[in-house]
Amino acid sequence: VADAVNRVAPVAEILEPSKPRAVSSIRLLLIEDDELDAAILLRTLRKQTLISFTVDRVASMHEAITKLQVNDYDVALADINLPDAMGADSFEQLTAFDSCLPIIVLTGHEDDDLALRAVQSGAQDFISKSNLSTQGIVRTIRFAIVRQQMSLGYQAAAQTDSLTGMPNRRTLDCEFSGAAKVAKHLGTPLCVAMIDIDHFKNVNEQFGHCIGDAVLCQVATLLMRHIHGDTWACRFGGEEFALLMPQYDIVEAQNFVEEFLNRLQSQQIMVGNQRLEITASAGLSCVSCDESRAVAFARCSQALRVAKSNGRNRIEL
Ligand code: GH3
Ligand code: MG
Ligand code: MG
Ligand code: MG
Ligand code: MG
Repeated sequence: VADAVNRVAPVAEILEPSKPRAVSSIRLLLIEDDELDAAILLRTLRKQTLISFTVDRVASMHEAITKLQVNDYDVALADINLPDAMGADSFEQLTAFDSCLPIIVLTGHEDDDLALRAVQSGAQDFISKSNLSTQGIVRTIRFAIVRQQMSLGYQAAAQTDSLTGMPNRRTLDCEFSGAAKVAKHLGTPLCVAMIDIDHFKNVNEQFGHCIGDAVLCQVATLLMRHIHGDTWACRFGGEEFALLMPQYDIVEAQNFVEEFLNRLQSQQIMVGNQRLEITASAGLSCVSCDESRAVAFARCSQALRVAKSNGRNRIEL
């Protein structure tokens, strides 16, 4: 039935998620300050013929970050004690720089507690340097890469609305903090908006939930195409969307949302050969950098209620 509605590419397709790389050759960053430990590890890797490794070795966290800025790696092996990063700090600095890179911690002796803390902070596994085996090290590296890909997939799924492919409400807190920083940097208040589809219940009642879902996807796609630069949007829930616009002052933000409402209204949404006119209402508010997300959206909701009672298909402050 959903095919009856004009198909606009779902957001998930627009975002084009990257495909996992086939693991037949591995680019590895070895972060190890001890010459002998590094030599033993490299020799162990050379002894196997299953997978070809391209290894860059560095001796400090500073050099590691420099390498990561210019090269792509499939995995990093990081010594837990470096001249400029000790213990948990060594992998936390790496994950902060590149949250997608699988990290395996190298420990001088078996230390399950340390390994557990590393994994809790985002490391994929650990290798005890006192207990190296050729098969073991290759297996650990391959498994770490695959687990990282899976875990990134779960993370993305947890942050995505399954119907529309947009970011979901779970991501709003983090994005709000980021947007508040951008606004503070620009010296402007942070403009936020709540957009709610008008009389959406009627669409469901008249055409069924399935068409309702397809209409929601179309609105979401239009919204994702409308946003750019520092503007960000998510599905807040039901037929409501939240918008963050840190780079705009209140007049620009109002124009930006109004443009979207106009676009939505003029969009052809067909059910069979019947054209549906879908409109939405919006509430806009501006918050200073020390005000919370809750305050921002409470004001938006209030403005949205005014937009609804003033006739819908409009924005209110
Ligand atoms: P208003 O203009 O005042 O916002 O009217 P409305 O009908 O849009 O608002 P109301 O809150 O009464 O109804 C929202 C409707 O949205 C009811 C609910 O079934 C529908 N809805 C929420 N989430 C979904 C969804 O994921 N799919 C579909 N098809 N409908 C949904
Ligand atoms: Mg060391
Ligand atoms: Mg609503
Ligand atoms: Mg509504
Ligand atoms: Mg309009």
